Amino acid sequence: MGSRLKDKPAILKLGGSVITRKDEPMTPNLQVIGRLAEEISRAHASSIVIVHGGGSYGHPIAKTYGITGGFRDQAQLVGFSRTHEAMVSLNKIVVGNLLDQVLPAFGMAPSSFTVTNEGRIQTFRVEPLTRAIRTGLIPVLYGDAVLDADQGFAILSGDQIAAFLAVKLNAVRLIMGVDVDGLYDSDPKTNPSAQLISHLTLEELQELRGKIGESQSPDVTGGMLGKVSELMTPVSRGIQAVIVNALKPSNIYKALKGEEVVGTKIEA
Ligand code: IP8
Repeated sequence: MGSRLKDKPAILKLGGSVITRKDEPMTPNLQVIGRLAEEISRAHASSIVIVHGGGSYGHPIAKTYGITGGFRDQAQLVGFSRTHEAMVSLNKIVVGNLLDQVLPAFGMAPSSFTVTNEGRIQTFRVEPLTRAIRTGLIPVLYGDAVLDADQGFAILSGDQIAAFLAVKLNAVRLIMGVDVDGLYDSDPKTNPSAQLISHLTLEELQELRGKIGESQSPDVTGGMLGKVSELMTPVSRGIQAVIVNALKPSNIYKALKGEEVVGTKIEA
Protein backbone atom coordinates (compact mmCIF):
# COMPACT_ATOMS: atom_id res chain seq x y z
CA MET A 1 0.00 0.00 0.00
CA GLY A 2 1.57 3.29 -1.14
CA SER A 3 1.40 6.57 0.71
CA ARG A 4 -0.19 8.47 -2.24
CA LEU A 5 -3.64 9.81 -1.44
CA LYS A 6 -6.33 11.03 -3.86
CA ASP A 7 -6.75 14.31 -1.99
CA LYS A 8 -3.56 15.92 -0.77
CA PRO A 9 -4.03 16.25 2.99
CA ALA A 10 -3.37 19.38 5.02
CA ILE A 11 -1.13 18.71 8.00
CA LEU A 12 -2.09 20.79 11.01
CA LYS A 13 0.26 20.98 13.98
CA LEU A 14 -1.29 22.46 17.13
CA GLY A 15 1.43 23.62 19.50
CA GLY A 16 1.48 22.49 23.10
CA SER A 17 1.57 26.11 24.26
CA VAL A 18 -1.68 26.68 22.38
CA ILE A 19 -3.70 23.74 23.70
CA THR A 20 -2.32 23.68 27.27
CA ARG A 21 -1.48 26.26 29.91
CA LYS A 22 2.28 25.95 29.70
CA ASP A 23 2.98 27.11 33.25
CA GLU A 24 0.40 24.88 34.98
CA PRO A 25 1.24 21.15 34.93
CA MET A 26 -1.27 18.92 33.12
CA THR A 27 -3.71 21.75 32.45
CA PRO A 28 -5.48 21.89 29.10
CA ASN A 29 -6.66 25.16 27.58
CA LEU A 30 -10.19 23.90 27.08
CA GLN A 31 -11.56 27.15 25.77
CA VAL A 32 -8.94 27.23 22.97
CA ILE A 33 -9.24 23.51 22.18
CA GLY A 34 -13.03 23.90 21.83
CA ARG A 35 -12.70 26.91 19.55
CA LEU A 36 -10.08 25.21 17.38
CA ALA A 37 -12.30 22.13 17.00
CA GLU A 38 -15.11 24.41 15.84
CA GLU A 39 -12.79 26.16 13.33
CA ILE A 40 -11.57 22.83 11.96
CA SER A 41 -15.17 21.70 11.55
CA ARG A 42 -16.18 24.95 9.81
CA ALA A 43 -13.24 24.70 7.37
CA HIS A 44 -14.61 21.40 5.92
CA ALA A 45 -11.12 20.26 4.87
CA SER A 46 -11.50 17.19 2.65
CA SER A 47 -8.41 15.52 4.08
CA ILE A 48 -6.53 16.50 7.20
CA VAL A 49 -4.05 15.05 9.68
CA ILE A 50 -3.72 16.75 13.06
CA VAL A 51 -0.59 16.51 15.19
CA HIS A 52 -0.45 18.16 18.59
CA GLY A 53 2.37 19.02 20.94
CA GLY A 54 2.98 18.26 24.59
CA GLY A 55 2.85 21.59 26.41
CA SER A 56 2.42 21.17 30.16
CA TYR A 57 1.56 17.47 29.70
CA GLY A 58 4.57 15.76 28.06
CA HIS A 59 7.43 18.20 28.53
CA PRO A 60 7.78 18.58 32.32
CA ILE A 61 7.63 14.80 32.90
CA ALA A 62 10.06 14.08 30.04
CA LYS A 63 12.43 16.64 31.55
CA THR A 64 12.19 15.27 35.10
CA TYR A 65 13.14 11.77 33.95
CA GLY A 66 15.66 12.84 31.26
CA ILE A 67 13.82 10.93 28.53
CA THR A 68 15.26 12.91 25.59
CA GLY A 69 18.81 11.73 26.29
CA GLY A 70 17.77 8.07 26.16
CA PHE A 71 18.01 5.16 28.58
CA ARG A 72 20.55 5.41 31.41
CA ASP A 73 18.89 3.63 34.28
CA GLN A 74 15.90 1.57 35.28
CA ALA A 75 14.26 4.41 37.22
CA GLN A 76 13.58 6.27 33.96
CA LEU A 77 11.25 3.57 32.64
CA VAL A 78 8.36 4.74 34.78
CA GLY A 79 9.01 8.28 33.52
CA PHE A 80 9.03 7.08 29.91
CA SER A 81 5.63 5.45 30.39
CA ARG A 82 4.29 8.43 32.37
CA THR A 83 5.31 10.81 29.57
CA HIS A 84 3.43 8.68 27.05
CA GLU A 85 0.39 8.40 29.34
CA ALA A 86 0.30 12.18 29.82
CA MET A 87 0.23 12.58 26.05
CA VAL A 88 -2.53 9.98 25.74
CA SER A 89 -4.61 12.03 28.24
CA LEU A 90 -4.09 15.24 26.28
CA ASN A 91 -4.89 13.42 23.02
CA LYS A 92 -8.17 12.20 24.53
CA ILE A 93 -9.17 15.79 25.29
CA VAL A 94 -8.31 17.00 21.77
CA VAL A 95 -10.06 14.05 20.11
CA GLY A 96 -13.08 14.43 22.42
CA ASN A 97 -13.50 18.08 21.42
CA LEU A 98 -13.31 17.18 17.72
CA LEU A 99 -15.88 14.41 18.22
CA ASP A 100 -18.15 16.95 19.91
CA GLN A 101 -18.12 18.79 16.57
CA VAL A 102 -19.11 15.48 14.92
CA LEU A 103 -15.72 15.26 13.22
CA PRO A 104 -14.47 11.66 12.80
CA ALA A 105 -11.29 12.25 14.81
CA PHE A 106 -9.20 9.18 15.54
CA GLY A 107 -6.39 9.27 18.09
CA MET A 108 -3.27 7.40 16.95
CA ALA A 109 -0.22 6.86 19.16
CA PRO A 110 3.02 7.49 17.22
CA SER A 111 4.93 5.21 19.63
CA SER A 112 2.89 2.26 18.30
CA PHE A 113 4.14 2.60 14.71
CA THR A 114 7.37 4.61 14.90
CA VAL A 115 10.94 3.87 15.96
CA THR A 116 13.56 6.60 16.04
CA ASN A 117 17.35 6.50 15.83
CA GLU A 118 19.05 9.13 18.00
CA GLY A 119 15.71 10.91 18.14
CA ARG A 120 15.13 11.01 14.38
CA ILE A 121 12.42 8.94 12.70
CA GLN A 122 13.92 5.67 11.44
CA THR A 123 10.78 3.57 10.88
CA PHE A 124 7.31 4.99 10.42
CA ARG A 125 4.68 2.44 9.54
CA VAL A 126 2.40 4.66 7.53
CA GLU A 127 -0.27 2.20 6.35
CA PRO A 128 -2.66 2.53 9.33
CA LEU A 129 -2.54 6.29 8.84
CA THR A 130 -3.16 6.29 5.07
CA ARG A 131 -5.94 3.74 5.51
CA ALA A 132 -7.52 5.91 8.18
CA ILE A 133 -7.38 8.97 5.87
CA ARG A 134 -8.80 7.03 2.90
CA THR A 135 -11.62 5.78 5.12
CA GLY A 136 -12.52 9.37 5.93
CA LEU A 137 -11.14 9.55 9.46
CA ILE A 138 -9.13 12.47 10.83
CA PRO A 139 -6.00 11.00 12.43
CA VAL A 140 -4.91 12.90 15.52
CA LEU A 141 -1.28 12.19 16.40
CA TYR A 142 0.99 13.82 18.95
CA GLY A 143 4.57 14.26 20.07
CA ASP A 144 5.31 11.06 21.97
CA ALA A 145 7.79 9.07 24.02
CA VAL A 146 9.01 6.45 21.52
CA LEU A 147 11.43 3.51 21.36
CA ASP A 148 14.79 4.38 19.85
CA ALA A 149 17.14 1.98 18.02
CA ASP A 150 20.28 3.66 19.34
CA GLN A 151 19.45 5.06 22.78
CA GLY A 152 16.58 2.89 24.00
CA PHE A 153 13.98 5.63 23.95
CA ALA A 154 13.57 9.25 22.92
CA ILE A 155 11.10 12.10 22.66
CA LEU A 156 9.73 12.46 19.17
CA SER A 157 8.37 15.98 18.70
CA GLY A 158 5.05 16.71 17.06
CA ASP A 159 6.97 19.10 14.78
CA GLN A 160 9.16 16.27 13.48
CA ILE A 161 6.09 14.08 12.89
CA ALA A 162 4.19 16.88 11.12
CA ALA A 163 7.15 17.71 8.85
CA PHE A 164 7.78 14.02 8.12
CA LEU A 165 4.12 13.43 7.21
CA ALA A 166 3.97 16.56 5.07
CA VAL A 167 6.68 15.02 2.85
CA LYS A 168 5.49 11.41 3.09
CA LEU A 169 1.86 12.24 2.25
CA ASN A 170 2.73 15.05 -0.20
CA ALA A 171 0.65 17.52 1.79
CA VAL A 172 -1.12 20.47 0.23
CA ARG A 173 0.29 22.55 3.06
CA LEU A 174 1.82 22.30 6.51
CA ILE A 175 0.20 24.59 9.08
CA MET A 176 2.03 25.23 12.34
CA GLY A 177 -0.33 26.71 14.90
CA VAL A 178 1.74 28.45 17.59
CA ASP A 179 1.29 31.03 20.38
CA VAL A 180 2.98 33.91 18.54
CA ASP A 181 2.10 35.61 15.23
CA GLY A 182 4.93 33.94 13.29
CA LEU A 183 8.67 34.42 12.82
CA TYR A 184 10.23 37.78 13.63
CA ASP A 185 13.45 39.44 12.46
CA SER A 186 14.55 39.57 16.12
CA ASP A 187 13.15 38.31 19.45
CA PRO A 188 9.83 40.14 20.05
CA LYS A 189 10.04 39.32 23.78
CA THR A 190 13.22 41.37 24.21
CA ASN A 191 13.05 43.76 21.25
CA PRO A 192 9.83 45.84 21.03
CA SER A 193 10.63 46.93 17.46
CA ALA A 194 10.89 43.34 16.18
CA GLN A 195 9.10 42.95 12.84
CA LEU A 196 6.94 40.01 11.82
CA ILE A 197 8.24 38.31 8.66
CA SER A 198 5.25 37.54 6.45
CA HIS A 199 7.11 35.66 3.73
CA LEU A 200 10.33 33.65 3.71
CA THR A 201 12.24 31.64 1.11
CA LEU A 202 14.17 28.51 2.01
CA GLU A 203 17.48 30.41 1.97
CA GLU A 204 16.08 33.11 4.24
CA LEU A 205 14.74 30.43 6.57
CA GLN A 206 18.22 28.89 6.74
CA GLU A 207 19.74 32.27 7.59
CA LEU A 208 17.13 32.98 10.27
CA ARG A 209 17.73 29.59 11.86
CA GLY A 210 21.15 30.74 12.99
CA LYS A 211 19.64 33.68 14.90
CA ILE A 212 16.85 31.94 16.82
CA GLY A 213 17.52 31.06 20.45
CA GLU A 214 16.31 28.03 22.40
CA SER A 215 12.94 28.21 24.18
CA GLN A 216 12.94 29.27 27.85
CA SER A 217 10.07 26.95 28.92
CA PRO A 218 10.73 23.29 29.81
CA ASP A 219 10.47 22.41 26.11
CA VAL A 220 12.60 19.30 25.58
CA THR A 221 12.29 19.47 21.79
CA GLY A 222 13.75 22.91 21.09
CA GLY A 223 10.85 25.40 20.80
CA MET A 224 10.87 27.73 17.77
CA LEU A 225 14.41 26.69 16.78
CA GLY A 226 13.32 23.05 16.60
CA LYS A 227 10.27 24.08 14.58
CA VAL A 228 12.24 26.07 12.02
CA SER A 229 14.78 23.24 11.64
CA GLU A 230 11.99 20.72 10.99
CA LEU A 231 10.45 22.93 8.29
CA MET A 232 13.59 22.87 6.11
CA THR A 233 12.91 19.48 4.50
CA PRO A 234 9.22 19.88 3.60
CA VAL A 235 9.84 23.40 2.25
CA SER A 236 12.79 22.15 0.16
CA ARG A 237 10.42 19.52 -1.29
CA GLY A 238 8.03 22.22 -2.49
CA ILE A 239 5.53 22.05 0.35
CA GLN A 240 4.25 25.37 1.61
CA ALA A 241 4.55 25.90 5.36
CA VAL A 242 2.57 28.53 7.28
CA ILE A 243 3.23 29.54 10.87
CA VAL A 244 0.17 31.21 12.42
CA ASN A 245 -1.03 32.25 15.84
CA ALA A 246 -3.60 29.60 16.79
CA LEU A 247 -4.55 31.56 19.92
CA LYS A 248 -6.17 34.19 17.69
CA PRO A 249 -9.66 33.25 16.48
CA SER A 250 -10.14 32.31 12.81
CA ASN A 251 -6.42 31.98 11.95
CA ILE A 252 -6.53 28.18 11.79
CA TYR A 253 -9.80 28.33 9.85
CA LYS A 254 -8.24 30.70 7.28
CA ALA A 255 -5.02 28.67 7.03
CA LEU A 256 -7.00 25.47 6.41
CA LYS A 257 -9.00 27.24 3.71
CA GLY A 258 -5.77 28.47 2.09
CA GLU A 259 -6.88 32.08 2.69
CA GLU A 260 -4.54 34.97 3.49
CA VAL A 261 -3.75 35.04 7.20
CA VAL A 262 -1.39 37.03 9.42
CA GLY A 263 1.65 34.84 9.97
CA THR A 264 4.80 33.62 8.21
CA LYS A 265 4.49 31.78 4.92
CA ILE A 266 7.57 29.79 3.89
CA GLU A 267 8.04 28.54 0.35
CA ALA A 268 11.03 27.23 -1.62
O1 IP8 B 1 5.52 19.47 22.04
C1 IP8 B 1 6.82 16.55 22.40
O2 IP8 B 1 6.10 17.13 21.34
P1 IP8 B 1 6.23 18.69 20.98
C2 IP8 B 1 5.87 15.86 23.33
O3 IP8 B 1 5.59 18.82 19.64
C3 IP8 B 1 6.49 15.26 24.53
O4 IP8 B 1 7.69 19.03 20.93
C4 IP8 B 1 6.16 13.88 24.83
C5 IP8 B 1 7.28 15.89 25.36
